[in-house]
Amino acid sequence: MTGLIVGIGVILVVVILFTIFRILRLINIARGSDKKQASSGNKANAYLMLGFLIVSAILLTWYSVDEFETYTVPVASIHGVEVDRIFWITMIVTGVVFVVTQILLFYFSYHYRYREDRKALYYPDNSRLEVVWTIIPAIVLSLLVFSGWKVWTDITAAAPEDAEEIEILGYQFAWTARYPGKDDQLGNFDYRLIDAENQWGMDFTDRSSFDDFSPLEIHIPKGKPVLFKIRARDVLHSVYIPEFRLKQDAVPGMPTRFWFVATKSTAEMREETGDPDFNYHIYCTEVCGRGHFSMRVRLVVDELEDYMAWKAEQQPWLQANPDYLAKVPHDLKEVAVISAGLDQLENNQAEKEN
Ligand SMILES: [Cu+2]
Repeated sequence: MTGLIVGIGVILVVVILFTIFRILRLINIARGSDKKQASSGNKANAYLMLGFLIVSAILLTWYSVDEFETYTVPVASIHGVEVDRIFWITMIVTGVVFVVTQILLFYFSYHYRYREDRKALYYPDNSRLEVVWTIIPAIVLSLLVFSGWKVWTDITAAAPEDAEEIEILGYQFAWTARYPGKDDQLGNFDYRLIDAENQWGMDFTDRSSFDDFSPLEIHIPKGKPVLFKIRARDVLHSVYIPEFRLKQDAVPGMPTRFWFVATKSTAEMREETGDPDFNYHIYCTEVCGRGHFSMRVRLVVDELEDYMAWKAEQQPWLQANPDYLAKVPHDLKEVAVISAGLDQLENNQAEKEN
């Protein structure tokens, strides 16, 4: 509501300014003075330029200070520190240039407005000046691009051998994760095997699939490399975890990956932010349809031992969906029953019945 009133107010002010300008013009035309008409239009524009400079400088400063905390999210990954460093270097260099050029642009428009008592200087070109203002930005930009590229290649280098592999699958409109289970190997998948229950298209002719599990809540360990293998089932999505400075597109038919090391557990972040309800989330940052706004899932960062304990408790997907044993080749059935813990389940049941 307040937004609407402010919006209407702004429109009214613009209309009033336009009307005043129009009236001044008409008065000048009525007086029959062309020169004066040009001069007053110029003068109005010159002061508007100056006004725009001052008002936008105030708004920009106020916004930047007031909202500083909302766009400087605490960093909680190793590479995130590097990303922040390069971000702020770029921000400062381009920010200073932006402020200086905008001040010159609007102040000059005001200062050198048309006046009857002065004449413009004819100054066609200056080669030395052009060389200077081409070479300096070229060097500065090359340095920025090169250091950014260096950080990016470091971040996207191959994941360490001992990384925890987790598959992140995006679909309209949610994220789901698949873990490799006890064998630390994610099973193969094929999109043609996707159905209502098997939403990853897990291939049960691959023995690595038998103990894979998909938890309701995504957990990752602190201080250990985690490799996200990212897929999309329908349209483009994008994995985004702001605290980790992690952003990677999920592309249908083209698996992507991103590895990182989380440095703060959920509990530590709650303490740091002073917010007992703080939670990490995986957001979708690619407009993917009507429900895009709601596409996020909670992510819990545990201490390593808690993570291991949590992982050991998880139930293989096949255990909860034993119908899919029918898809397992005959010679692997026994392995599948054992890997999925279905034999233990049967034993327990038998014990209960006795
Ligand atoms: Cu999405």
